[in-house]
Amino acid sequence: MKNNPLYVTRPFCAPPEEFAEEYRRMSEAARFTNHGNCHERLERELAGYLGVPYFSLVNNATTGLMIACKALNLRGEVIVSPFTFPATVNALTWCGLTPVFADIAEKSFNLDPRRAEEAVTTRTSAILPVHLYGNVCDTRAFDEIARRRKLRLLYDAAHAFGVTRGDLPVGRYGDISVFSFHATKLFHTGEGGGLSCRTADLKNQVDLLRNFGIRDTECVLTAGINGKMSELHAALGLVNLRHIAAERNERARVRRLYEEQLESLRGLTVIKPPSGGREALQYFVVQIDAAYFGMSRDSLCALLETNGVYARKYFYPLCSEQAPYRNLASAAPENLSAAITAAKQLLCLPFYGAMTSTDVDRVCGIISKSCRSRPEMPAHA
Ligand code: T4K
Repeated sequence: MKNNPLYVTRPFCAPPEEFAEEYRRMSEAARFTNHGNCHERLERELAGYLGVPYFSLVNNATTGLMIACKALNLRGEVIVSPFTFPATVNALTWCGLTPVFADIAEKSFNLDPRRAEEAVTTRTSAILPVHLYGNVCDTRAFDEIARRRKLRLLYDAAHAFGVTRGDLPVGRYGDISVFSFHATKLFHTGEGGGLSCRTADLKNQVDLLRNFGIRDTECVLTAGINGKMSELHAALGLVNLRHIAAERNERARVRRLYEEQLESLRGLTVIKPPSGGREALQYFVVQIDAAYFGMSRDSLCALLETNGVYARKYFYPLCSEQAPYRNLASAAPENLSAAITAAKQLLCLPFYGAMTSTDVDRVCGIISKSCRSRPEMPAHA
């Protein structure tokens, strides 16, 4: 099976002729970047799909987070979850900000608002919660804290493309939300990202910052960066967006197949999105409790790998354990016990629309065989 590997994801691939048609138009216009036709169309279409009033494309979510920090004029300390991809925290550091880690909530794995508020000091300028695996944070609590403590609220929505809570799109929370359109995401442009902003002023600032801070050919208003999405990436996005409903349906099918086979295993919990709204369908995540399952998450991950199944430990180690951050006072393990446990137990299984039922059976077969407490066996046998 090593020669038939299953990776944690496989990007959606639209029919090549659809992309070729966009490329034909692009080459006729001889415009490959700097807000061309594909860029402008994709920006409009995504604002519509995501249900947000002010939306800007960027070349990836990491640059997007940095642009957001600058647009919000953040200073000093920003409170953040350690249980995230390094990009979230690195973006703060690149902007000269100090990340302050606060623990996550045990069930949602998202930043715990109570712990975030405990970390607020006179130097804090913002809170940066992550909608981890696309599961929406406790936005009501964060809104309330941000209003009361006069802080900015910047959401990392890298995993949350198209997610809604009830009818409310995830991009409408906070001051700015940053989405990733990396190839590993449900919707992708190869590399790419986007920012939804609460106000037109914020969007104007973001648009200025992503284009070097240039107002016109003779005037630079602010020290911006090159955060523009190219026409080639935007064209890929336009084509992929046409197929998003079909990809979502396929992922929902794969999720059901997994759930049918895994939900009865003792010591394994399928992490489900909160009910009521459109879910992310970005990752399929399980939590392994070694005492009941009979094997640790790490041993299971290694066993899967031996069989050509490349699950991923998103996100282990914690950002707070990585070299640039481990000496921060807020990185102390006693401050982050829920995050430490989660990082040891969670595993992202292969999950994408092109997975067949045979693929799912293969992954589940390995997991079921590893589980000491299969339903037909007595508990703790
Ligand atoms: N905030 C959060 C919470 C994030 O998770 C991320 C990124 C960001 C911010 C920053 O977003 P961007 O700046 O990237 O827009 C991947 C992605 O590169 C990264 O975007 C993503 N999160 C992270 C969770 O996953 P790696 O290092 O795990 O990627 P890699 O190359 O190991 O890919 C995973 C598997 O996917 C491979 O084993 C095979 C498959 N794959 C990957 C690519 C790129 C393909 O089949 N085709 C491909 O083209 O980080």
